[in-house]
Amino acid sequence: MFKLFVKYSSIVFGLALLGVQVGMPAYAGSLTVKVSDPKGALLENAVIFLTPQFVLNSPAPVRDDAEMRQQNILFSPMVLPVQVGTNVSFPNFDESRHHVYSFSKPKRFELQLYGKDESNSIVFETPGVVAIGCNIHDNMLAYIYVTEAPIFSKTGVDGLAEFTDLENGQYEMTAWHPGIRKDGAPAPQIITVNDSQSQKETTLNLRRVWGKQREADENPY
Ligand SMILES: [Cu+2]
Repeated sequence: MFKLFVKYSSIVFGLALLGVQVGMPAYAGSLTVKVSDPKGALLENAVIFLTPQFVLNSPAPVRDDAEMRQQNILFSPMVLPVQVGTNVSFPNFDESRHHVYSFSKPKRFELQLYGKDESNSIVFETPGVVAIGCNIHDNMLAYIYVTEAPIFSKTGVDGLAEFTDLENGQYEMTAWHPGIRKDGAPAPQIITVNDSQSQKETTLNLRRVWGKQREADENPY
């Protein structure tokens, strides 16, 4: 490790002697993506993924602190995007016990009944959508989207996904929403980030039953 450091330092020193600027790369770009349905309604819980078309100077490390909590007989958040390899914990904050499971192909699992203030965790290694349910409470439904994209952001109630400190360059932008129709995703677009604030808009087609599902999610009793 020390040897490596010495080697790196001498390269940096050498470049400095040559008058090459070795400093922090430019991270000035920010991007806001507005997501709506074809009628213009803003969509919450949509995920925007950015795949850089270049090698990142500072790739974000895979997180080990992602959380899918069980609270008020609901999963929270309802949509959790994570990078491949992320360890997600499933803490229970309810008096009621939960039995968390998924039958989805990227990760089939079952966390047997566990109670208040207990937790379990699972590592998600295969990209794709993992729908999460609870054996005890049928209304409990959530989605973990496991992605290879190193950068992603989820829309809030305002339909906006925000990105800050993006390295300058070109990215492929894709989008997903748990209610998306099979043919409902927009084609991937290549976007350019430079030292400025960019804004993009994208439209997703949702399944018609999605609205009913949402109501069920929000009125669990
Ligand atoms: Cu439950």
